[in-house]
Amino acid sequence: MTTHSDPDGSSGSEFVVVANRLPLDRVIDDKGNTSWRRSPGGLVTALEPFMREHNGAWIGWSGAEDDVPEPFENDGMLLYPVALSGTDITNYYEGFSNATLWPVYHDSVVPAEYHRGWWNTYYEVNQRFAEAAAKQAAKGAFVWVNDYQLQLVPAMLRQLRPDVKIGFFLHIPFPPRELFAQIPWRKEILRGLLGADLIGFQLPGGAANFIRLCRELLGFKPQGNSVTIGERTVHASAFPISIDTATFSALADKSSVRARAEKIRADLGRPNKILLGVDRLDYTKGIANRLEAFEELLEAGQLKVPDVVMVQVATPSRERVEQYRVLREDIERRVGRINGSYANVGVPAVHYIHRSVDREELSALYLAADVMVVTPLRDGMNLVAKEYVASRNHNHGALVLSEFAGAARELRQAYLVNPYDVEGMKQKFMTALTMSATENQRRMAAMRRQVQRNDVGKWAGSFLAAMGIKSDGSRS
Ligand code: GDG
Repeated sequence: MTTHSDPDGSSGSEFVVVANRLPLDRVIDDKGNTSWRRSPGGLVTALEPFMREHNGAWIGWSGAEDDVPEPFENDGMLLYPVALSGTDITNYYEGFSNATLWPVYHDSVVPAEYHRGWWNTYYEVNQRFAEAAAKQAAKGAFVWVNDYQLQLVPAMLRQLRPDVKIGFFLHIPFPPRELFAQIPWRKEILRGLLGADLIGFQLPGGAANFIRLCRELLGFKPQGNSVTIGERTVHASAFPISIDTATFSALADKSSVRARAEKIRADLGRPNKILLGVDRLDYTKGIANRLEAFEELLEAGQLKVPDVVMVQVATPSRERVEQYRVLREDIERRVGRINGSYANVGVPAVHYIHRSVDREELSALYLAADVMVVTPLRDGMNLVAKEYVASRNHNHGALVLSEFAGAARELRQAYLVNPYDVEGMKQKFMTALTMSATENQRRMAAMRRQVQRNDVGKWAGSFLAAMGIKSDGSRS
C-alpha cells in the first residue's frame, strides 16, 4: 500500500491527481454513519482505472465543511482529503472560484465580482493543496492538477518540489485578453499556471489565448505554443475531453433502461416528439434561451402540446451563490408561465426536474428523447451532448447544439445554433423535429463514430503521452 511520503519524496505515489473534489463523495446516513460513494463525472471515469492500477494518489476536498478524514486507501488508490473551513468555502469556492473566475472565463455572461478577501483565501487554499501534493508525490512523480479552482498550484508545487513533473488541465474555457485582463490578479494566475510543464485546454483557442497573454502581460517571447522560462519549457495545447462512450452505449442497451424509456414516453402521454435538456442549473447553460424559443413556438402554434413536450432536468448547483438563486427563480417562473399557458390537465408542456437523477434514469431519458437541446452561452466542452450521442445505439434522434460549446467543434453534424438568436434557434428546433429519419440517422451515425473514436480513455492517454508517460505507466 502507498502511504504518506517522506518530505523528500523518497516514498509516496508515482502518480498524483490534484482536483478540487475527491473522486468519492462522503455520505452520512441518518444515524451519523459515514461511507464513501464514487462520484460520477468525466475526470473520475477517465483517470480512475489508471490511478488504481498504478497506486496513484488523489488529493481533493470531501465536499463537507471542516471535514478532515484521515488519508485512506480505496481499491488501490490513496485518497488524501484537504480540509476547507466555512470561510474557505465562502471565499475560495463560492467566491473566487464560482463568482469571480467562473463568470469571467465564460464570457462574463453575468458580471464577475472582485474581492481581495476572496483572492487571499484562494491563494491560501491553493497553497494547502500544493503542500498536500508535495507531501504525497514520490521523487520524480507525475502530478496532474485540475481546473480553475487550482490555477496557482503548479507554481507553488514547483517551488516545493522541483523534481516532479506537473501537468495542468483546464475544464472550462480560457478567456481572451479582453476579459482576462479585468482580473486584478491576472499576472499571478498566469505565473501560477506556468509552473506546469504542460497546460491542457479544451480547445486550441484557449491555448492561443493563454500564449498571447503570456506575451502581452508577462513579456515572454513564446515560440509557437511554448514558453521558455530559464531552463524550462512550458507547452500549451488542446486536449478535448470526452466520455466513457462504451459504458453509455451499453447502459442504453440494458433491458431495464429500455423499459424505463418506454415507461417515460407512456407517462408523458406518448407525444410524437420529446425535447430534452439536461444541465447543472447554471446561467452558462442557456436554459432560459431554450425555454424562450420553445415558448414562442407554442405561442405561434408551430408546436402543440401534447404532440411535443419538453423535459428539462436541472441539477441543483452552487445554491449558496446569489446568481444561481436568481437563475433558479427565473427558470421556475418561465416554466410556470409556459405550463400556465400551454399545459393540459395532467400533461405539462415542460416537465421540470430540479434534482439529480441516477445514471440509469439519465440513460433512459437520453433514450426517450427525440431531440436533445444543448444550448449553452459558453461551455468548455459539454459532456451531455456526447452522452446523448453515445446513447443512441440505433442512430435515431437529433442533437441541437450551441456553437459556443466546445463539443460543437467535434459534433459537426449536430443542428448548430447561436443561443442568443431566438429566431434562429426556433428554426433549428423545427428543422430537427421535422427532418427525415434518414437524414437524422446519417447525422447521428457520423457523430457516434466521432465519440467512439475519441473517448475519455483516448483523452487521458494523449495527455499522459504529451507528458512522456506511456499507458502502462512507464516513461518514454
Ligand atoms: C465542466 C465544464 C466540461 C448532469 N445532471 C445529472 C448528471 N449530470 C452529469 C452529466 C455530465 C455532467 O454531469 C455534466 O458535464 P458537462 O460537461 O455537461 O458540464 P459541467 O458540469 O459544467 O462540466 C464542461 C466538463 O467540465 C468536463 O471537462 O465538459 O464544459 O463546464 O456527465 O451526465 N448525472 C446524473 N444525474 C443528473 O441528474 N447521474
